[in-house]
Amino acid sequence: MLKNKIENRCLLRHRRRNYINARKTSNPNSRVQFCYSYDGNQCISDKYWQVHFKVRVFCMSSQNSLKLKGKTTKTDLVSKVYEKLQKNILKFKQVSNKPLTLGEKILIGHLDESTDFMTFNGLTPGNGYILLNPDRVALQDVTGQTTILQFMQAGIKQVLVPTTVHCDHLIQARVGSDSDTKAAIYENNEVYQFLESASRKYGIGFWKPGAGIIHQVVLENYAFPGGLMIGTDSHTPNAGGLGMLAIGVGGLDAAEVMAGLPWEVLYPKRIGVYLTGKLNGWTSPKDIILFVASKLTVSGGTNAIIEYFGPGARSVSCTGKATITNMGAEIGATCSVFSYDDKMESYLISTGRKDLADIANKNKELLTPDPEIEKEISQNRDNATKYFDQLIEINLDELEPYIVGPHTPDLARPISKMAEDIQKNNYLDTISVSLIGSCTNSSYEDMSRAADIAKQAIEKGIKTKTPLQVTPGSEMIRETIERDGQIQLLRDIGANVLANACGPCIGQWSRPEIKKGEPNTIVTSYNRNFPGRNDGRRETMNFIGSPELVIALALGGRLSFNPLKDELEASDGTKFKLDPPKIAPEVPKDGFKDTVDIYVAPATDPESVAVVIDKNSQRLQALEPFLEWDGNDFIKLPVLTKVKGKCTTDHISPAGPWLMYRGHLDRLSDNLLLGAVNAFRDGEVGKGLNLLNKNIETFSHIAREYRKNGLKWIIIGDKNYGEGSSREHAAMTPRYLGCAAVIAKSFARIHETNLKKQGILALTFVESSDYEKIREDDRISIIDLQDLRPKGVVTANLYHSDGTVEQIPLIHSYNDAQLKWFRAGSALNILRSTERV
Ligand code: MIC
Ligand code: SF4
Repeated sequence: MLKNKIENRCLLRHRRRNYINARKTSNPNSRVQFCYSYDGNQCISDKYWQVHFKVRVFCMSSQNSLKLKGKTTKTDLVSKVYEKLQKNILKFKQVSNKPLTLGEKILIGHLDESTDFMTFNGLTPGNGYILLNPDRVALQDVTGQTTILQFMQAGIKQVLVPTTVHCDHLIQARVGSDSDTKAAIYENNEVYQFLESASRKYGIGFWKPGAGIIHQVVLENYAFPGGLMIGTDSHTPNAGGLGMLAIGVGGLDAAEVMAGLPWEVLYPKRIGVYLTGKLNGWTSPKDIILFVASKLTVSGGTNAIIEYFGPGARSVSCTGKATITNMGAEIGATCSVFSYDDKMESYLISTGRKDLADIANKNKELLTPDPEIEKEISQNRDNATKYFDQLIEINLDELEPYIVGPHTPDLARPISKMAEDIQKNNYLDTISVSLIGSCTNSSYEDMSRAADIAKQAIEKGIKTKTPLQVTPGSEMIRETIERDGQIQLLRDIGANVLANACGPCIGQWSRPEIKKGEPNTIVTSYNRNFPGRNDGRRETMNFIGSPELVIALALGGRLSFNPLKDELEASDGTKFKLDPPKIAPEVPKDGFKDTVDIYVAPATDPESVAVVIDKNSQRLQALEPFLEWDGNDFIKLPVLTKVKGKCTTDHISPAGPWLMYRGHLDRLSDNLLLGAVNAFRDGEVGKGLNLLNKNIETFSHIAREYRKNGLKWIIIGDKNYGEGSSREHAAMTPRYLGCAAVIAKSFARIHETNLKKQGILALTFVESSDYEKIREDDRISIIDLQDLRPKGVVTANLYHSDGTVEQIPLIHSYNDAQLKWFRAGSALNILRSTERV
């Protein structure tokens, strides 16, 4: 009875709204209508409005209670996790009684039941794989499309591990929050419909466009201390700020876990970061991770868990910790984590999860490292070698604010050295746009500190000298800072508020004012700054710093502006120096605003939900299985390209406008290696020599030609090939176009796994210098593939066009199970053929 009443009211309300919208608008682009129903079923007004106004309707249910199925992690799930942690740790301590770090505890607590603890204890980090049972899976809207398409092939009715989808990457920043979100809903209607219907059918929680960026929404609702989560996005480790081991993976890894399989990972190394002192003045959590990035570089964290501890760690807010763990992705870390403490407790409470704080408080010894570790290291740093492969120590009392960039997040210097660096390297000093927010830095504390700088500017009657864009990380944050005034202060100095989405962080940024090829400097509080990343233009140089520093730079208008010593001019002509931002509240004193209409729960009658993919769709394409390996060696294959220098997944499969095609493998494949620098052609980008017709063409074009002619081909990579994101598309597109193997000096972790999963042979030079031996018109044979064994060496013969032949040794990191993926053509082919009861 009550339900009916609510539904009637809802439908009437929305009918009225639709009516008003439909009458008001004449612009065809804004003729999209939003049609909501409480139960998530096709709303009757959907049909009504299509018939009467010929408008396109995006139908989503409007649900707003925190008690909705899947809108938060349930207490009993967390209790069960703690029981298993306790049990496994006790069991492990019978095998080895050494003190355990937090990372070890969480890993041990999530080992698959097939694990033999003796064997596990014998593993050396970086050597050997472990099987884990994650507690949650998080998907975003672009990687999530393929993940769900792959999951659908497993033939399972509902996900077996709690999973959510977050619509954040597809919203393009053009004008501002409201209109950009509406435009995205219109333009991506088909994809959102697919994700929403599949979510409702398979038991996945669906967060609508505008709800926020995956990592922020996860932190606010799902992350919990001691948990293990995987997510199809490399910044999933953000949840480490709330004491979770949260790890970025490719979509197929996620699909397998959703289908109930354990998740496999290389047993990680341990890097400890021992923090003493306390952040002060202009220095913020961002500077901790920028400093660590400068020490470890973009590959220094590869296959490692970075564990932050020490008195300084306990002084950093929960969201500040999340900024730090988020950017562990920038140094290639498997994940980063902080121990449970008071800061996490207060964040849990203020985000409506007191029940979780209560059980975490009762289980503190499971959620913190054994106390001997910190004690011994605090007495003598040499003791760290007993527990960590590497130790970094930072005294927060002395840490300076940092700026990193351009083009790589590990090119760091303290703000005091920036001006000098600009001169030395001829960087453009004038800032074209300043941007704050993103999944990395849009917490209540961040926005409050940024607003404090804005307030000082307002008091002196000045505004920013550059345009200022603000991307709140979630609707909850946006509504809260709207209520508490931080957004208004930022608007008052000239800020424009963008949608709660990735936007300019991932190339979803329309900048018609910048001419093609025009070099320009931007400053952001984001996490990545690879060439072409923010606006698709390689000439844009992105320098990254904390939000408060970015606001100061926006007021100064120059990259060389150092707010710690330089002065600004007030509106009355007097000079003044900005004060460091005040210590800001970590959580709002009146609590966060509860949000409505941003979440759709799984359907109560999943059988009735149809997941439709239009055969002629330009956005979605059902996946065809890749062919299994034919058992033959790879004989005399051409080299598509030898990549020079940095080759991130943004170089292999760029985002920006291409994000549209993430669900359509064929169309997406046209972006293959568009950003890759060709070592054979004096640094030419995205193009190479077609050996068949001797023309210089785009890599995707050449690859398609080779495929048409029945030729497989090879990519040669440099160091840390595939660093950056988790997008498995960077492995799927080459595989789709006929890539047989990638041979690199070294690989980034997620990308190497993605290559293996998609059936591409991932091989590493034994001698890095052999990279030099490969020539543009070589043909390469990779032989004795029938003998592929774990830890084996593989031989490649290089047939040069002058008739000479060279032989080089290659190695790989496949284990037995992974070799089966290669033989089957992909891991998905195995998942597909697995019999289920
Ligand atoms: C990124 O920050 O690079 C992304 C876009 O979020 C990617 C995921 C993707 O490519 O879809 C990531 O970090 O994994
Ligand atoms: Fe989105 Fe950028 Fe965060 Fe990736 S790093 S999830 S693109 S905001």
